[in-house]
Amino acid sequence: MVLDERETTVFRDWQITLTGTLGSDDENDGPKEPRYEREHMMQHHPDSLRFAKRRIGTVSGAFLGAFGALWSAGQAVAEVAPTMQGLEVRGAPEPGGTALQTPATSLMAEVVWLDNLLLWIIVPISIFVMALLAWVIIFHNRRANPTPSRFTHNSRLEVAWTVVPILILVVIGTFSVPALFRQQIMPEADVTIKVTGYQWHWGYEYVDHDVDFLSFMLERDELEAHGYEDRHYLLATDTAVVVPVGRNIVMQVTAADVIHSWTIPAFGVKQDGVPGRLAELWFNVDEPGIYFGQCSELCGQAHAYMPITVHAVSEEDYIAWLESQGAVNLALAPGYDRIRGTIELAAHDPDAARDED
Ligand SMILES: [Cu+2]
Repeated sequence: MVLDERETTVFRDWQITLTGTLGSDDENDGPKEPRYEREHMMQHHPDSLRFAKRRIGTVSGAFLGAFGALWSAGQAVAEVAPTMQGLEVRGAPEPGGTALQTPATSLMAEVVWLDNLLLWIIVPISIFVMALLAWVIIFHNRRANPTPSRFTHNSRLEVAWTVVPILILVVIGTFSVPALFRQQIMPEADVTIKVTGYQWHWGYEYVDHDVDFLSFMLERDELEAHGYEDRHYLLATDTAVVVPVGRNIVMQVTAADVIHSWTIPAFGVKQDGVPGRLAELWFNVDEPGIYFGQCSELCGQAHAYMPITVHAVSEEDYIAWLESQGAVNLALAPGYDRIRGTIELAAHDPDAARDED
């Protein structure tokens, strides 16, 4: 049986009411979201009943199960997002991987370079300290050295072990402080996106274009319909942040309930979203692709289930996507003049245009 959209909505409302009632009566029904949370989710996203749906599984009774199955059947088959066409997954953790993800921005390339620099500094220091320890253990134990010397000061040694670490820190700072400034000083934005962390999903707002949407993690059985693979479970979301490559994206990060943290490891960005405050981060993606991240601030029960998906696409695809989202002020999109301007000019009579001037 396939429910039409209206019936589905009615059914969903009924289901939520029922789940809410059962949830509040049964103290043993596991941890619960605060009431406002459930209401908030209901208002903002019809699909946000995922959590309610999960809860249904914990309520015994074939009756509810059967209705749950019906509800799933009523859901429209998810469409693979058009921005995914031909996109490769470039930013994702690898099984057994230990290194940082391949950089997708100049910021991350710098982070990886710094990481390698620190490795070259820290390995000799560790070897030196281990060697000192071994020397003390072998040559200065009670048996090898029964009558130890009694001196307590050595000015030259003390100056050396103060100055050398300072020099090491200065060398590190010479490279790390400018890198930090490059991350923290916002460039002129080509695209501005406001992201809000909620318990437990993300909300995005393309501030110039009046486009906003929520982003929820895909369940295992929903991945394929959205064009993802099983290994993208806990990473892929139903909607994705779409950005043009080669452009400065400034993200304004905030949160609505508790502190969350927005990150894409391959971009080298991570920023806490704090309720009542607006922080910023920026990135400029080198290559088209799909990049994943996960909320990085412990934010409650479903902290591990609010991942982040970014689709980095060409300017053409970005504008087409904006259009598909009903964006206003399309002309503010980067590359609009180049891409759409030529089309309009081509349709224009060039002589007429000259006469107007
Ligand atoms: Cu979070």
